[in-house]
Amino acid sequence: MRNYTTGCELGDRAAVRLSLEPAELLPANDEKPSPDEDAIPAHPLGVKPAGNGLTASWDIRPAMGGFALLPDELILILLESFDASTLRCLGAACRALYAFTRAEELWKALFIRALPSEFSWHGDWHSTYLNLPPSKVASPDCSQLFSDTLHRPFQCSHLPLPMYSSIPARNQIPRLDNLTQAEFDESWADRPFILTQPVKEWPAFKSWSVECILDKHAETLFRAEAVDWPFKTYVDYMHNNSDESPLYLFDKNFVSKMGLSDGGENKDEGGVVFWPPSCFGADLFAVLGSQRPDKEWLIIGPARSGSTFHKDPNATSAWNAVLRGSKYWIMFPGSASLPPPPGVYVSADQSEVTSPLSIAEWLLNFHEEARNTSGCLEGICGEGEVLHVPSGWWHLVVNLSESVAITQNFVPRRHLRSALDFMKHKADQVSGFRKDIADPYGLFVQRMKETYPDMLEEALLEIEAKKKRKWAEVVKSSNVSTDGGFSFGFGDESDAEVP
Ligand SMILES: O=C(O)CCC(=O)C(=O)O
Ligand SMILES: [Fe+2]
Repeated sequence: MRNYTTGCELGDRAAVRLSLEPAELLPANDEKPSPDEDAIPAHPLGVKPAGNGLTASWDIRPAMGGFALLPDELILILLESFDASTLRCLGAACRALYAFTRAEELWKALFIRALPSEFSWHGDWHSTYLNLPPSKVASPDCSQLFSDTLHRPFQCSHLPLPMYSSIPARNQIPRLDNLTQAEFDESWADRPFILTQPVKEWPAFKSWSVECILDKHAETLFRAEAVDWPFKTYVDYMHNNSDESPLYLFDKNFVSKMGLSDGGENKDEGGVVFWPPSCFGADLFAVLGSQRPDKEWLIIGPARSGSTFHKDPNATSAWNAVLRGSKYWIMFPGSASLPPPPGVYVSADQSEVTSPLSIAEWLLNFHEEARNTSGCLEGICGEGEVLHVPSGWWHLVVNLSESVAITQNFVPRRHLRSALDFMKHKADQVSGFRKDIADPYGLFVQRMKETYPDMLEEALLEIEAKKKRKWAEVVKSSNVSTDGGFSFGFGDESDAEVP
């Protein structure tokens, strides 16, 4: 194995600087780095993409000593194991190491590990973790450091989004002014669509700007991925960050936190500020009452925040209503006989979905190919509009501007079979139920039997019939497969999902 030297073995000069010069006291670089290209502003420290190094007359990388021999990704992996003071000492050794130790993902991880309860957001994770005002943060000239690993997150955080808005006609998600429940049941339960009218009567649509929520709920804690922050802190963050994948406020307890009435499907109840569009009909998970799985989320985020490719939990369908801003959606049917979307990988049992890329990187690397892949649908859901996600469909969502949205997951009559099939055959992937509910499938069947016995019987018969059809097909087409064994899988409703 190759014997790499580490930061502790840097040369004398570096050692002297380690003891004398904390990173934040390095002289600021007065000369602003010149922009690499028109579309993307220069990296704050001037770091350039690796290709620029090919023609550069000098390079500050060798000053990193043994570190200079390592691939950039590996340097960052090593740095992940250091605490804040080690990172600061190391960063004082030379400008190149300083640039590496400033990688935002390192400081975000440190912050999330420490989870301070009192802090002010200073515009980035490094300054926030160290509680440094901008004037105290060094910005040495690193314009002779050439690294895709350091430059790429910055480039992704400035990705221009408008290009994704020009959607080819063949891919357009249908836009409907209105839809009856009969039409939904008959023709639309399996198809994405955008309803252009339904939420304009909601009190929430009328008043839920970020500012109005801030007026009433500045101190209310909302969940944003791994953190619970007062809304005012999240808004500070949302208005001033350069994250490649901005933290996304995604809170399933917003109804109680905001003191709203949960009117279920009864919009006439006092204090109800939103309700499901009527075309979707009854949500069959409602038979579970307080034992139902998580149902609804408040979603708030800046431009470029969003959701990477996933299917919704428990083979549910969903509606997603935009109250402020707009969202770009790209969707694919999720049948087990079709491959996942380009750039997305699923484990053999489909329980794990990996998209090893941020949304911005996926857009840069795979969007073109995805757009030309059969089954691809795209749409922009604007203010006051609602998008329907059918059970089992893959979707990636990116906010084109700061947005506020509400989403609910539900089981429509037409997908009762999908939900039952999933809960029975993918029991280990069922999610969102309280931990004390040992058998969600059994409970759902029992409650359906009490409330909608005919519907349940019909769905169970269909599942049986489908199983028999599949079995007959398998026996017919691959009595003996090429590797001498059988492969058998249930069909399109029991695919993987991510909550
Ligand atoms: O608004 C979004 O980011 C999409 C949310 C979503 O897909 C979900 O809640 O499952
Ligand atoms: Fe989703």
